[in-house]
Amino acid sequence: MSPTGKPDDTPARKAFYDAIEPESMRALWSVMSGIITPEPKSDCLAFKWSYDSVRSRLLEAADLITAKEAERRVLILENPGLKGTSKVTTSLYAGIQCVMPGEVAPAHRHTQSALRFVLESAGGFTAVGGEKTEMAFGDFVITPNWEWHDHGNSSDAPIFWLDGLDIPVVQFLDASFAEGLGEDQQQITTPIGDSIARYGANMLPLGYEKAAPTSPIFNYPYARSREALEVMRRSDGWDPAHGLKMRYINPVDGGWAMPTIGTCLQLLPKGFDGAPYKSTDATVYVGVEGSGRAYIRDLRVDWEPRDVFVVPSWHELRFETDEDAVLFSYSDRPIQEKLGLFRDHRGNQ
Ligand code: 1HN
Repeated sequence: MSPTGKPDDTPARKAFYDAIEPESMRALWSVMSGIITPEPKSDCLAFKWSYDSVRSRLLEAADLITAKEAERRVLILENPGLKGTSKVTTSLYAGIQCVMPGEVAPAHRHTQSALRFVLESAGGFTAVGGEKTEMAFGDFVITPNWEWHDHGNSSDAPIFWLDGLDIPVVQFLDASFAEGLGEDQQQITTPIGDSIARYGANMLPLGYEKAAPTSPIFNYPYARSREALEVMRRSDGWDPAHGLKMRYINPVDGGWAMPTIGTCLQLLPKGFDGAPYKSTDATVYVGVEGSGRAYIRDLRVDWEPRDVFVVPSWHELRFETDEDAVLFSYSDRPIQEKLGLFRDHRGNQ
């Protein structure tokens, strides 16, 4: 901002600041350089959570509390730079949820929107707005805001998925509402697979009008998304920084699948030596297949399937791989784009 930076705190000025503080006033010039920074400054830190550690802590938690008593048996992935805030980045939340065989996570709804990215499931399911979907490894499942949702596990193995929510955004706006249904599971009124048949076959019902800001597709199955990347790898369209990176869309308008959270799946081929890239949307990544390295400013992250790592806003990021690798990621990019705030930059200047 000002080329001179913050004005000196002379004794007379300090006395003035102290005098106005009890009157709920603050001198802008004394704080301006801290709130209007020349580029993004964040307490959010680059960090990785190893799946094995989170998974074993969740199994410990399963001996302490049922999914029903907990309402949701989740370990929050709390950014070490944002302790006590339940945030993974300044604007988003991440957690890993576990449902044991036979358990249910009871029906409730809230104004926060959620995504699920399935990490392990032999027979997990979730129900949203009267429709049930099976959850399989790599599926991206949406819970739009204010829709009733409950989860269950009809297999004989624990199931795990990554939850991504816009909790800090809703908190910032003081717009949180939540309620329980009073029953474990909602009534199912729609056949399994209805939403993907209706909205996910490159067709829409004739006369369909957009009713909500969230995609009407409930589950984006991994098999389909992965196949798209596999077919595309034979042609061009490779990005020097991202490899092959596709965003999940709302088929109604081609926008992001969720209004507050942007989601992507990317393929990094064996031997990828990515170009440096930075953007204003702090991003949560989860390994899906293969392994690789992410260089995030000064931090080197070695990631494997199901590990979660976070890249803060405006931190230079570079990917390297020794084998084919797939990453799922999410960020607040849809919000920043709507507000004209999103910026990115390629190269290491
Ligand atoms: C929630 O409803 C779920 O439905 C998961 O699975 C995580 C974190 C905070 C608030 C609500 C779920 C949540 C959550």
